[in-house]
Amino acid sequence: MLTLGETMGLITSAESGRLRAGAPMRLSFGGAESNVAIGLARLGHPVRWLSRLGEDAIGEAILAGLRGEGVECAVARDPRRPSGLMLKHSPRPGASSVSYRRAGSAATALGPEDLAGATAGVGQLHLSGITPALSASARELTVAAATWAHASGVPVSLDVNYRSSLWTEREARAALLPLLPHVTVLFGGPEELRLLAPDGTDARGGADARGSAGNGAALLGALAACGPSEVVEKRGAEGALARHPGGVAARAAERITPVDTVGAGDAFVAGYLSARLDGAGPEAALERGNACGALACLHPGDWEGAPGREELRAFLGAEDPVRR
Ligand code: KDG
Repeated sequence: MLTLGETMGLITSAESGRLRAGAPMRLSFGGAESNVAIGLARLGHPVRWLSRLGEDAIGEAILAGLRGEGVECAVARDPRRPSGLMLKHSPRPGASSVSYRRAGSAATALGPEDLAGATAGVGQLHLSGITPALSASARELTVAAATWAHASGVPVSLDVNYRSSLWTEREARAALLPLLPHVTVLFGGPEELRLLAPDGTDARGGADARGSAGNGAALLGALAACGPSEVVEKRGAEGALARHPGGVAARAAERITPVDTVGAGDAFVAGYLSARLDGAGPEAALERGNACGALACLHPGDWEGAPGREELRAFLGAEDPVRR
């Protein structure tokens, strides 16, 4: 599996309320695609992450962290541009606010030339809609990667991951629609999938992950007609829905009390793709995706709660969770 995109240092305030000088902070890192990479690596899948980082201490920490998780890193270091940063704090208990310091970061210089050398032995490609929002050259890289994969018979997954702080819905739609013919599995939340609805689709209704798919299924069908053979709607605490060539599968979410939901969608994607890589069908992939998403919510941080195989088995009740 190859994935590519920006990963940033993540500074999280340990206190809730207004940020204050002297507040204790925790340093980690996060990025939608590297979160997926860690999720897959923890489940035992070989995964390579392509990116650019600054030649700075944050870049060093990101590389060491990802390598420590078993992710192969194809990364160019840029002495002139910094690694991106995110700041997460909790303005009030139970709420999180994330702000970016990523304009002009090393990853904004990603370009199609970075693909050469990173594709050897790759059997699947995972993209997110964040990378083409970073810069014109990063958009070219996304297109080049999707085109290369399609031409090479390599399946492509794309998570819409719309970020309103990076571009408008109209810009996102214009950039992402042309990718769909190259995409095998499309992931998105209900709003994100509606953003890509082909003109004339009745995309107003929501789908019910408990079974009655309603207009949601019509939207997934319309998107499938644009290229992806699977369209997966991530509905957070309401579960997930997959439109696949055999029909529509739905699965309710696992019941948990979340600590931090950021990164849960990436963990879901890792779980879903992992099951499909193992040869499981969409129903089992939804189950694994939901479980990985739920477990990711039990820890603060983007990826720290992503499970390994044993934790996953225990969570899904395949074995007695009590060891004596
Ligand atoms: O999905 C979690 C991501 O939002 C986070 O890691 C940061 O990749 C990120 C982004 O660009 O928002």
